[in-house]
Amino acid sequence: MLIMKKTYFIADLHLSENRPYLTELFCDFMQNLAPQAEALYILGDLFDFWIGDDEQSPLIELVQQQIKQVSDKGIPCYFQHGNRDFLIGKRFAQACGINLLPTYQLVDLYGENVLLCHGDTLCTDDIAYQRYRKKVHQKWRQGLFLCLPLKVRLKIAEKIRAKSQADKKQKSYEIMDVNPEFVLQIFAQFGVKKMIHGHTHRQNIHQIAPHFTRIVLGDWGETASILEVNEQQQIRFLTGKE
Ligand code: LP5
Ligand code: MN
Repeated sequence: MLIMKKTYFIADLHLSENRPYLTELFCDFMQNLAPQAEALYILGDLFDFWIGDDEQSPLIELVQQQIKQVSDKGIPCYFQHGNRDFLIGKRFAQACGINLLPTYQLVDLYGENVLLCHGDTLCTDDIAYQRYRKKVHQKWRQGLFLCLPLKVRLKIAEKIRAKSQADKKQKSYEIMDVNPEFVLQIFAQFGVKKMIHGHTHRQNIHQIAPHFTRIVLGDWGETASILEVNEQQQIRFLTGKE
């Protein structure tokens, strides 16, 4: 039987102690599907939120160990920061053997250049979010934050999360989606015709006339949302329940 080479992409798992079934889905994926891949890309928001690599918990250890088992098999695992876990750093990466990627990453996917990103930077109409993002991505602010005791960091993260939840109720569906003109600008800037991102949780494959494709990963809930691309450029979404 011919075994097709394939690559998996996942994003927006939002793993946390509060939703243990998500961790189960993740472990299931890492043990059964991920080992069949040539490469694995995690496009951000693996965790519900991240306050520094020095935090330890059974959940964090389990996730590290699951990724390490796959990377130890020689399957390259890559991670792009999401808006919730942008503080994941070298220490976490080393513990699981993942390679940290920049905000925008070009990859050669079976002969085609594809742009990867989390997706939050494409939502340029969400001005309050972009203003907030700019601030929390400043290195000096992150440095100061990481010097604070874990308990204090947790309190700040809870405040931001509460404010974000409240603000989101006031924002329209369109504002929280990608800006189509900005997407076209990014296609042109990177000279690609295909991109893969998450963040909006609106799993879909958008054919943008005349030749552009924007693939959106879904978030994880009752099922997983896994994008499989094989060496023949065939694309499909898996739920992990196949
Ligand atoms: O993720 P999702 O879909 O719920 O919402 C996002 C945007 N919200 C966020 C916030 C994260 O969810 C919470 C991250 C916690 C990080 C902890 C580490 C903190 C480190 C600080 C380092 C310096 O990303 C949401 C978007 C939505 O996606 C759709 O795209 O709309 O954005 C917002 O809602 C942002 C608000 O509009 C503005 C938030 C201002 C926060 C001000 C904080 C005040 C309290 C400070 C206390 C000291
Ligand atoms: Mn996100």
